[in-house]
Amino acid sequence: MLVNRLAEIEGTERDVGAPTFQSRRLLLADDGMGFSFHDTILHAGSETTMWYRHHLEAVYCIDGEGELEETDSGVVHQILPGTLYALDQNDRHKLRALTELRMICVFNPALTGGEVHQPDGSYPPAERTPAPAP
Ligand code: 9YT
Repeated sequence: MLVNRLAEIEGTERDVGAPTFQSRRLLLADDGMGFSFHDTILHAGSETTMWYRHHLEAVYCIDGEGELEETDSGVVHQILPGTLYALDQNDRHKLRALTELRMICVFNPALTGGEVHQPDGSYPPAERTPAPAP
């Protein structure tokens, strides 16, 4: 059994900062679950453009208010606590944080460590990302 605590990963290599968000990665590929599990804070007023071409992601809002725009159609969805979205078609999207947003994110395949967004808004495929040092 694994028991991981947010307080114990803050400030470690599992706590990954980006210009618009802070991704705290409670489960990674090395944990062997087949998915990664993140507690992610998106900064108030930010917009993040994403296109997870190499991953499926589900995202569940537990705090804050935002807008999710489907890039291809322009359709906008309100994001509030209790809202889940799943990028089952590797959908291009933009997430606007109207307030600070706290999101629980699950990636399949699992992220392996310190991935940061590539210029196209994706994370690299798992086999191209070195695992973090033990
Ligand atoms: C909600 C969202 O997708 N934010 C981008 C960061 C990503 N989910 C991560 O690495 O935690």
